[in-house]
Amino acid sequence: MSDAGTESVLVVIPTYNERENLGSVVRRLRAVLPEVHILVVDDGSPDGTGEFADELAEADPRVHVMHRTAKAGLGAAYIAGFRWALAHDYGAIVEMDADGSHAPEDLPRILRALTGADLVIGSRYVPGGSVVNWPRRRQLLSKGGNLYSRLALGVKIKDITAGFRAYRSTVLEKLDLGDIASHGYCFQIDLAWRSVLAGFTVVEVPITFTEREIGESKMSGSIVREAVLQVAKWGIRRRAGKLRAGIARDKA
Ligand SMILES: Nc1nc2c(ncn2[C@@H]2O[C@H](COP(=O)(O)OP(=O)(O)O)[C@@H](O)[C@H]2O)c(=O)[nH]1
Ligand SMILES: [Mg+2]
Repeated sequence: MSDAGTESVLVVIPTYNERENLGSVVRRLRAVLPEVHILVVDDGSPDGTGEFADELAEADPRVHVMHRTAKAGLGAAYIAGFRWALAHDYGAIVEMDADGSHAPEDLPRILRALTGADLVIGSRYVPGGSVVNWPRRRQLLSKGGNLYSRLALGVKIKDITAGFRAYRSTVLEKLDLGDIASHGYCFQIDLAWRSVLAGFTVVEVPITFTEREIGESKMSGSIVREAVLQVAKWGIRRRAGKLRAGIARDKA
């Protein structure tokens, strides 16, 4: 995003039953970054989030809506949003939740950091970052998931599961989006890991994550299971690759 202004930024917001939250997030985004474009990716929410997003789009030409037919997971919603972003030539693509957990007021700082990086992660676990109002169980899950991922993948990223991030479009152009099969929240680990492997610069900037006040989390046991299994698979693959390289070196 070195030469692009904020008019070239697309904020992708996946939604499932966020009718009560979406308006406030879009309003707050507009107040801090009047020029950014917003793409709401709704999975046919039964609570009418999609229709509400259409009303927002009618009132604001910089708001766009993608309607998908069924709830297919966060990963699939983001991939669809990313493809749309690349087809429309945005310079930077942002991931942000609809439930108010990610403060739009933190986004200008994240975008500024993108001038010196390829991927900027809004991080709860670097100095200055924090989590507000999460039950202990959720905190443990998040911290444990991060520790597990760091150990399995050998990456230094402190908050690899975080969902408030900005990518230069060049990163998403280079990664093979068609190859990404992560459905749930391990999608976040998957993309950060692929970015590191591809040699992109990843930086973390501190954010305050505040648990939603309205509506329900879509986190589930199957989402956690998918993440545990996928990260184990990537970790084993990484170690097998190192072993093979070592054997080849010894033979040479
Ligand atoms: N389109 C779409 N959005 C989803 C899906 N699952 C979660 N989301 C959205 O992803 C964001 C984060 O979800 P949330 O349930 O708050 O996760 P948590 O913060 O980890 O508890 C919210 O904006 C959700 O509406 C899904 O299957 N499809
Ligand atoms: Mg949430």
